[in-house]
Amino acid sequence: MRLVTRADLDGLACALILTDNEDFDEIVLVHPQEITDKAVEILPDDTLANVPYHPNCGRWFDHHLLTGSNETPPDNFDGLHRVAPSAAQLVWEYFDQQAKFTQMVEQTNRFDSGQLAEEDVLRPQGWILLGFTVDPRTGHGDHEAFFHQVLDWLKEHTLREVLLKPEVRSRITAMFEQNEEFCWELMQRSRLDGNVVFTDFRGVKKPTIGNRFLVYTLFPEANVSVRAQFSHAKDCVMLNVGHSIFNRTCNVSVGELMSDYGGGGHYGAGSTPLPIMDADRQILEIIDSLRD
Ligand SMILES: [Mn+2]
Repeated sequence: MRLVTRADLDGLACALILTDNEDFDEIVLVHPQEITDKAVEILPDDTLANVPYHPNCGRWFDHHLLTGSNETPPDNFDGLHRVAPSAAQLVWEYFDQQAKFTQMVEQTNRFDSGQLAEEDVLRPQGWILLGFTVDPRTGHGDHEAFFHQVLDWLKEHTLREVLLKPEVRSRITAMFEQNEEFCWELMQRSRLDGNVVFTDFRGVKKPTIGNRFLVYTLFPEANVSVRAQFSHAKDCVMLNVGHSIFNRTCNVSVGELMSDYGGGGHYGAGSTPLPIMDADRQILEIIDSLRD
C-alpha cells in the first residue's frame, strides 16, 4: 500500500496521521498537476491525500475544489472530500480526531488556507515555521528527501526538537536570508495593475525563492497576485495566482479561473501551466479577469 501526497506541510500532516494508523510500503511525493495530467501511475490500493482524485486509486482525501480539469469520484468512494482548510483536517476526521494531532491539524489548517497574520509571515514559529521550511514552493533544494527526513523525525521527536535539528536550523537561516533578497527581487519584478500585483520572473535565470506571502506585505493595496516563471523543465510558463491573505476582498474563484487554462486550485489560490508562445496574451487575459 502506498501513500501518494504532496510534499508540503499539509501532505506532511496527512502522512503523519495516516502512517500512525496504518502501515504504508512507500510514500510517493507528487505535484497535484501530475495527477491531473495522469503523469504518475496510480495503483488500486494507493491512498491519495492532498492531491486531485485519480480514478485508479483506492482511497482519496482532498480539500480542493472539484473543477473541470479534475476527474470526479464515484459517490461511494473511500476517503473524504470537501472544501476544507486542509486535507489533514479530513484525514484527522477519518481517523476519529486523535487528540495528539489536534494542534498540528489546527496549525496546518491556518498554514494551508493562508489564515496567517503578518507576524506569521515575517517571524513564523512552531508548525508555521516548519511549514515554510518543508514547502516546495519556498524552493529549497532536495525538498523530497527533507520531507521524508522530517516525517521520520516527527514520529520520534517533539516539534520543538525537530526545529532544533541542525538540518532544520540551517534551512531556517537560509530561508530568512533568501527572504531578504526575494523582497528586493519582488520589488524589481512586480508591477501593480489596479488591484492585481503581477510579478514576472521569466527574465530571471534562477529566480530567488522566498516566502510566497511576502508579496502581500510589500503590496498591501493589491488583493490578488499573479506570478509567472518558467517551469522546471522550461517547457511552459507556470502561473501562480493567489488572493492576498491580508487584503481579503478578491472574489474571483482562482481555482475555477485556472481550470479554464488546464490548471486548478482552491477558491483563493491556484496555478496553471501556459504554453510559452501564448503566455503573454493569456496572462493579460487572466489579469483582466482578476481586475475589480
Ligand atoms: Mn492542502
